[in-house]
Amino acid sequence: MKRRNFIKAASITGVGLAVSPTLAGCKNESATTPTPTSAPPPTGSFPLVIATWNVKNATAKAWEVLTNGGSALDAVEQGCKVEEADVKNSSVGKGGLPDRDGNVTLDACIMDKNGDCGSVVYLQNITHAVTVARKVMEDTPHVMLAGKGAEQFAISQGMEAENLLTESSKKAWEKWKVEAKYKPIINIENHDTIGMLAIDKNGDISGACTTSGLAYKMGGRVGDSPIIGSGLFVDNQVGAAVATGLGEEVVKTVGSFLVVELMRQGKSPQEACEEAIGRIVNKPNSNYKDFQVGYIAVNKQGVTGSYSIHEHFSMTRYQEGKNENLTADFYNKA
Ligand code: SD4
Repeated sequence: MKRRNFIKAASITGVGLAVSPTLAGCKNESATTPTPTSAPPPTGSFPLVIATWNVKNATAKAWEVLTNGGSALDAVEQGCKVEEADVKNSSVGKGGLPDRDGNVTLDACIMDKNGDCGSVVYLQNITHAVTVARKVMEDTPHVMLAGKGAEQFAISQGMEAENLLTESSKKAWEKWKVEAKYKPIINIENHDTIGMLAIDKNGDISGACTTSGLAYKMGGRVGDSPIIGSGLFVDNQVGAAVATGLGEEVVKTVGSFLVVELMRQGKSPQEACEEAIGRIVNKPNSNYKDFQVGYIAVNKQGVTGSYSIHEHFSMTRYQEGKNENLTADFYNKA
C-alpha cells in the first residue's frame, strides 16, 4: 500500500466528523441516530502475529516460526527480516528510500516478554536492522546504539556491510532532487514501516519495528520507530502496540505506550488504538489532515485492534491458520 494516494484523497476533503464514540468531543448524538446494537466482545486466541500494512509474506514467516514452537521474539525478528530483505519494499532495509542527501538510514527496535529491549537509530549499510536491535538487547549492556557505533557493532557481530541504495531508490531520489523541496509533506510520502507483534504458544508477547524512516528526511532525522514507548511497546502482562506513519506525531504522544496503558486500564485493543489516535487529532494545533498515523495492538488474550487517522491503513493478521489483510477503521471520514 502506498500512502501517497490515500493521503491525497483524504486531504482534499473537509474536516472529518468523528467516527468513534471513544474519541472525546466528537459524538454525534442526534435523536435520529439509531442505538447501536452491542456486538459481543471479540474473542482472541494464540499463537498469532499481526503486522502493519499488507505484509503477508512477513506474517507467514512469523507464523511458521510460531507453529514450529518458536518464541514470539524469534517470530517477530524473522518476520521483519522478510521485509528488510525485500528490495521492492522502499521503506524498509535494503531498497529503502534515502534521506535528502541520498543516504539510506535505518531505525529499528525490538522488545521481549521480559520488558527488555534493543534499538538502533541512523544505522547505515546493514540490511537487517531488526537483528542488530536484537543483538543490542541481548549482547550489550545498552538499549540503543546510533550511527557508526551501531554499524561497527553489527559488523563486529559478523553482519555484512552492503550498499542499501538500490538503483530504483536512487532513481526515485534523483527525481525528487529535481525540485528537492524539503518539507515533510506527507501527501507525497510513501513509506510503509513494518511493525510486528506476536504471541507464542506459551502466551508470551514480543514486538519489533523496522523502517528506513520518512523518504527524503533531513540527514540525521530519527522517527518513532526505534523509540521504545513511541513506535513500539510490549508489556507481557497486558499486551503490545506498534505504530506507523508520521513518527514525530507518535513521539509527541508516546503513542504505543499509551495504547498499552489504555489496555491496562480496561480498554479493548480497538478502543485503545482509537483513543491514541484521538490524542493526536484532538490536539489544539493538530494539522492531522496532512499526515497519517496508524496503530495496531493486541492484548494478552490475543484480541487485536487497528485504527488510523486516514483511510487505507491495514493490518495483516495470521491467526487460527488464516493469513489475512484487514482494512483498518479510520478517523477522518469527512
Ligand atoms: C517514521 N514511523 O520514521 C516512521 C515512518 C513510517 O510508514 O512509519 N512509515 O516516522
